[in-house]
Amino acid sequence: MKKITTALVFGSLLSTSAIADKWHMPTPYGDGNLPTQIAYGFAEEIKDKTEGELDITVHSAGSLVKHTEIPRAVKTGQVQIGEVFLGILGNEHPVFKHDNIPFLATSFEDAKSLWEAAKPAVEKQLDKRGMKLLYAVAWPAQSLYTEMPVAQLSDLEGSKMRAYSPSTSRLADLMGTTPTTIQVPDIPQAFSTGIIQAMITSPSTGVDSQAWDYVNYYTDVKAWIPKNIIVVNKRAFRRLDKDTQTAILDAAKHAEALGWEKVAERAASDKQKLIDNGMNVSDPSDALIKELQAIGNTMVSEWKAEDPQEVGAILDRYQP
Ligand code: PCA
Repeated sequence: MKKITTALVFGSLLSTSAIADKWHMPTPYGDGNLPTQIAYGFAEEIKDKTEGELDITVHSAGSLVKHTEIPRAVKTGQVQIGEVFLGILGNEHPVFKHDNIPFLATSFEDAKSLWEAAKPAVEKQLDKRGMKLLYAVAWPAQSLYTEMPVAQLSDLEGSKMRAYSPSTSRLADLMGTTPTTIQVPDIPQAFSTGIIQAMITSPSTGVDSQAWDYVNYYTDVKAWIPKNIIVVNKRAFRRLDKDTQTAILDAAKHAEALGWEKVAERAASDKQKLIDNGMNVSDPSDALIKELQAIGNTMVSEWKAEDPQEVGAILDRYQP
């Protein structure tokens, strides 16, 4: 009798643990960033809705998997789900490059339209790589941080500029600077040791890495609005029951809506923090904007030439 009870208890424990799933979600950026905060909310909503049957642990700031390794980790099923800066996939397929093209979309409204135009192609390419797109979170517009004031591109001549994607490497080239790939955690040291003298990123990443400690000038060129995407391994998703899948898709919808709702506010408050911490914040000169726009046009042409059909379709669908 005793034996049977033990077997029953053990059996039921086993079946409970077989139902509850524990997933790991690596993300690239730290807890102060909007996308990471949204990731925590996304995981919590899923845990609530599934009554704990799917419990996703968010591992922020590259603590579980390094940023550059996250796409492969999700693709191979090493982790079930993860967050990636879309631009770093630029070398995988040109459709991912829609995210880092200067002056293609500079308002949140246009960035949203561009995303709608690019999404089907992005989903198709992710699907081919064993991944399903869940949601995206936009960053504030990307602006220029420098040690010196920049009124025109020649002021940057000879400097080394941070790149965070294939497109931003190309941009640095076209700006007459030398691109150097650097991840967010290494930004302060890269400036203080003279590895770079300039970068283009959001006010949020400027605040996150305390840009005022090593650069004085922020020129608000607002050149593009990139995004992070959250992707799930297709097999891991398929293995879940319908209700759990629905809980994930609903939470993803809420997360994406919340991102678009919060990002404008975050852009303004983070820019204010740059000012409060003593940075010299200014609008770009007309000359600088003209030069950068010309580079943007070059980059659109180059991008289109990489895959006239797929990229052309995105550009046709995009109506700013
Ligand atoms: N911050 C991230 C990506 C875009 C942004 O605003 C970075 O600088 O790497």
